[in-house]
Amino acid sequence: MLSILLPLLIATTYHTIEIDGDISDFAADELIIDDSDNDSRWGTLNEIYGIYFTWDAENLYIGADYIVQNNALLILLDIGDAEGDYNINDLDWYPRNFSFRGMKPRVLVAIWNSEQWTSCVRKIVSNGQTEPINGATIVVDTSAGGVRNGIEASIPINELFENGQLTPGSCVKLVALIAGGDHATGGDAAPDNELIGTPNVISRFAVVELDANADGLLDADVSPNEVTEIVEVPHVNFEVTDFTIEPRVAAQKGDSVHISFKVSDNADGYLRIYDENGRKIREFWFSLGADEEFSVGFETDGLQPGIYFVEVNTGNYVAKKAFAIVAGGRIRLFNEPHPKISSKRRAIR
Ligand SMILES: [Ca+2]
Ligand SMILES: [Ca+2]
Ligand SMILES: [Ca+2]
Ligand SMILES: [Ca+2]
Repeated sequence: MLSILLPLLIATTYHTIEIDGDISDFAADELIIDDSDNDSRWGTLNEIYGIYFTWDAENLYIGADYIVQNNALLILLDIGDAEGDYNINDLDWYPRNFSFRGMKPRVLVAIWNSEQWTSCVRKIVSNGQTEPINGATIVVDTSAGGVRNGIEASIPINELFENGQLTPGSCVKLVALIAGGDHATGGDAAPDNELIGTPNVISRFAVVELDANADGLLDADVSPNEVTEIVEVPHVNFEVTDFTIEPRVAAQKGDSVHISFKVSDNADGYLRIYDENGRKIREFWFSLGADEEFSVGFETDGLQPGIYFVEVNTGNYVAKKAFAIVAGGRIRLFNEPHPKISSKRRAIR
């Protein structure tokens, strides 16, 4: 870091930041992630130097000290509401090939190069959809002439938590990434992550305690740096077991399909069913402990004949199986007893 550029004053919350792209109004103790100035896989023109974070009573403020050349800067936040997505490769804004272990991005702050018109502050809703956050602002400062830039963003706390009331004890998880174009992986991460594999799995992030005194309000008089911890979530040999679909060939009319599975470790995620055109037709949320079973059944009525794909998706682990629906009524299997004809009916015959 070129610390000579940084202000030396110490500030505590509540601290209001002027959103003009000039990050010099962030104080030294609002630098929550101090990233190396030469650790990018893509050279010195694609570096994150540092991420700043602070708040006043109404807004969260984020500042980024960075440089990119024909790449994007993304800052992702998990606000602890269990919403958002573990994988951001299907987003309608800035889809990039990252999945997340231990954090679920809910807020996306992004910019391409240092072009103001490409910038956004959006909420990740579900199924890859995002929406703008009312009242949020983002401004890039390019006065350094493309050598080294800053962005600043503000997010009203009212738009993240109903009536601005935090879940007592709330934390926010944050990671910043330099990524290529749509569906590309990354070049630098803050805090550092091993940017390997497809997708890049992000398992290290900053955790900032917003409400240590658990009164539901953003804490006053704290140093953001002191309430930030860099956390790494280790990989576990997670798997989905006993994944069954009954029957594998179901009739379009009068049949039902039962799906069940277990997980080898605590997990939450979605069981999703897609048709052969990739259209999602059913979605079930699950939250399971180790070896707990999830089971669900649904009627086939109204579904078109064809192949269907069942996906168990925890964000960083996906298991898939297929079943088929055939036209017409329920199929009787060879080993199934024939329906009994009552003696009365037989007599009528
Ligand atoms: Ca400023
Ligand atoms: Ca860096
Ligand atoms: Ca880094
Ligand atoms: Ca508080």
